[in-house]
Amino acid sequence: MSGSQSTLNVAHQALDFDRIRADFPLLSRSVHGKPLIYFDSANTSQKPAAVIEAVDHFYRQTNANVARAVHTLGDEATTAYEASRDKLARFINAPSRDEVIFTSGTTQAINLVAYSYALPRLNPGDAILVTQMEHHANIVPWQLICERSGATLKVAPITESGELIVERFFELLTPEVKLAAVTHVSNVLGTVNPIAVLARECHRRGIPLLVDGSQAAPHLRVDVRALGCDFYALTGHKLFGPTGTGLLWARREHLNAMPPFFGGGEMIREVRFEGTVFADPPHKFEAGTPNIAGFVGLGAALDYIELIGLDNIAARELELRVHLTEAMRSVPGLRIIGEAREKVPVNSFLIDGVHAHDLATLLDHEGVAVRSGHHCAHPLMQFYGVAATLRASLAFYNTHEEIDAFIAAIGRVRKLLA
Ligand code: 7TS
Repeated sequence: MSGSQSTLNVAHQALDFDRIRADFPLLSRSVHGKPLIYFDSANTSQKPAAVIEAVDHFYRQTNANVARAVHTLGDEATTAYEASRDKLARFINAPSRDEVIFTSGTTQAINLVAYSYALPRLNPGDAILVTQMEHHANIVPWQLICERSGATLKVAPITESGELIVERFFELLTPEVKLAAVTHVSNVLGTVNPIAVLARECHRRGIPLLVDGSQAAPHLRVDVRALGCDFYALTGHKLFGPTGTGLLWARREHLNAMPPFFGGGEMIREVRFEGTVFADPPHKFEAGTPNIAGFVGLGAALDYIELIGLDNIAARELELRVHLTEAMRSVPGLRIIGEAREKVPVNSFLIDGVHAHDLATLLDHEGVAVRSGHHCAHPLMQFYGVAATLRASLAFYNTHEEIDAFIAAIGRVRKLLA
């Protein structure tokens, strides 16, 4: 199905998710002779034809470097690339497009804040506050700068059901805390954290809040103004866009106060051997040739999401989540890990007596793609006392039939492992 046809599908059939699914070419392939059931969207999402075609079109028709050449291709490439910045700014309701820094993903965005914002402000005895449910990308960069500065990491606890204990988080916001870094949505538990509430309390104490939005952006309306945070990081490849794309949004006053992290072309106003004058944000933080085609593709992904409508996506995913959770509860010996009240369709689980990797391998032979492992969240695994979980993570393009087929496949492979 072509991009233009898929656009029409969505516009005329706002809630026909079978037709929307057909916009994702990969979802019609088979694996080991079985129809693919892709339940690993939290790892990376599949891409609609509109995104694939935007990247293809860029390389066939427009390819040139950005912000350098005056020729037509250079101008067109720059316009297409910068249009994606406008779309991303709108997508997260940023006060200004100049506060949107393009990065290779969440990992790079968080590292940028760690080295450019936090490290110069940290002294021995200071602390950074994270939570028990963070992805390694929101732990390790802070550990690295703690080692350099003599600061320490503090960890806000969670409940057994996988919810942040908000009062404990508040209690841990002591004067030595110089930054709090919290995931918006847990990649293992699916828990949605109450970011606006946390941000209010952080600000009352003058502590900036960074939010890891990797797993939120594909499911929730992200409004950085309403959230009231200071930094928001997200990844494009989980948001139906190409790999190697992402953003850091930060309040302008922070960006103005942050030194560049990478130096090179594109990020300067004037270079002399005696010293360099840097460009203004966002370019100050974007040294070198970026993933131009990737960001053009991400812009197409945002157009596509807008066409379906975030509210329609949320309603669809709620239905799928309720169905999946109820179906999983009906499986004897299946333990769901993460039963927060506010969730997205990301369900971790274990089955009594069965190793997660064995089950995932056998499920793959049934055409079912689920992730097994620690999900880059070792401390969370330690909290639950497990080495690994299985994780079924859904997107709006999944179907009720796939959920039923997944549960049936679990029943079949379990017999093989018994
Ligand atoms: N933060 C969270 C909450 C994530 O889920 C991930 C990736 C990242 C940060 C890192 O994103 P990147 O694009 O910079 O790599 N999470 C996962 C996952 O859950 N399964 O595979 C990757």
